[in-house]
Amino acid sequence: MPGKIIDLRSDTVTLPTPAMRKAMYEAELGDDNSGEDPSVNKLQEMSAERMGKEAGLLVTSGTQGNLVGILASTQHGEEIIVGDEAHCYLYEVGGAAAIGGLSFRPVPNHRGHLQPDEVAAAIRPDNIHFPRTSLLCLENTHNRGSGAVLTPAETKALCDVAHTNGLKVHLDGARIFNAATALGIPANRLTAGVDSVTFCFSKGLSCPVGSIICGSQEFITRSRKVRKMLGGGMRQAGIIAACGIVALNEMVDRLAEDHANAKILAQGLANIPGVITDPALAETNIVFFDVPDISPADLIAKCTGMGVRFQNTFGTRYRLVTHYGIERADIEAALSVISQAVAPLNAPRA
Ligand code: TLP
Repeated sequence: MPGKIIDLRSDTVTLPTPAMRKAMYEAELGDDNSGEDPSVNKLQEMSAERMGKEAGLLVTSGTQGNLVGILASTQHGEEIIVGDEAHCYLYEVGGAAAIGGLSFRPVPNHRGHLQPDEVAAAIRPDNIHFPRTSLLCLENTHNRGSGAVLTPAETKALCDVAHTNGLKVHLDGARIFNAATALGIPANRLTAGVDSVTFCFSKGLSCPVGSIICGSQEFITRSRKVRKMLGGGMRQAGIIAACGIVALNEMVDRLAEDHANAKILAQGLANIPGVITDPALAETNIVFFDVPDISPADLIAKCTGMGVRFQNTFGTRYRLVTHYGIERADIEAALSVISQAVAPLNAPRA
C-alpha cells in the first residue's frame, strides 16, 4: 500500500494550516447577517484593500461569488459574454441562466485570453429583437486554460471594450493571487479596471471554505441582498473568516512554490514517452496532459493504486494541480508513478 496519498486533483483538497485551526478557535464572532461579526468585517476590509476596491462580501464559495457578482450587475433577460471555456459558463450549473434569467453569449476562449475584437463583435447593438448585453466575465487565472495568466494590459483592453459599450466587467479571480504571483505584481493591478472580482480562500490559499466578492460600496450593498436571496447569509461566519485572514497574511507568498513544482511536473511529464503536454503552458499551478493510448479508467485506477490522484477532465485529458502540502519530493514520486503507469505502452512489442 502506498504511504502518503499525493492528491493532485485540485488545490481545493488543501487542509487548513495549524495557524488557521488556532485562529478559528480564537476568532471573535458575531452575527454576520447583521454585519456584526468582527472577523468577517476585518476580512472583508483586508480583501477589498488587496483588490483595490471599496468593499468586500464573504460568500460561501467561488460559484456563489460569481453568481452574486453576475446577478448584482445585470437585469433578468439580459445577455452576458463569457469565454466558451469559462468556469462560470461550464461548471456552475448554469446558475446565471437558471436563476438570473440571463443568456450566455460564449466567445472563443483562447485559454482565457479573450480577444477584444471578438468581444466587441459579440456585443448586441440596440435592436428590438435583441437582449441587452450587460456584462463581460473574465477569468484569471484560467482553469481550463492550464492556469493561464491575463496581464494588466490584456485586462484593461477588454475592460475598455466593455465599458465603452456600457457593459460591466466581472472577474472570476478564483486564483487571482496565483496570477499576481506569476507576474510578480500586486493583485490590485489585475483588478484595476473590473467592476467586480471574486477570489477564493478555499483553493491555493488553503482555507477549508469561503470566497469573497469585491467592488464598489454600492455594488456590495446590492450583492449583500442577492447573497441573502441565494441563502448565503451566514451567522457567526468569523469561524470561516479567521482562516481567510491567516491566508491573506501567510499563504499568498508561498504560491510561488506551487508554481515551481508545477513547472517541474510539466517538464517531467513532457519527458515521459506516451504522455503529451506542453510544459510552456504551466504558468501557475495547473498542468494538463494527454495519454491518448490508454483508457482513462485504467490510468486513473493504476495511479490511484500507487498513491497518486489526479483528475480525468474529458476524453484522454488529465489535470494535475499543485498546492500547499505537496512538496518537491511528491512531484518526483508522482512522475515516477505516472511513468510506471504508462510504461506498458512503451514496452517493446513482441
Ligand atoms: N474549480 C474547481 C472545480 O471546478 C471542481 C477546481 O477543482 O478547479 N472559478 C474557478 C476558476 C474555479 O476553478 C472554481 C472551482 C470556481 C470558480 C468555483 O469555486 P467553488 O468550487 O468554490 O464553488
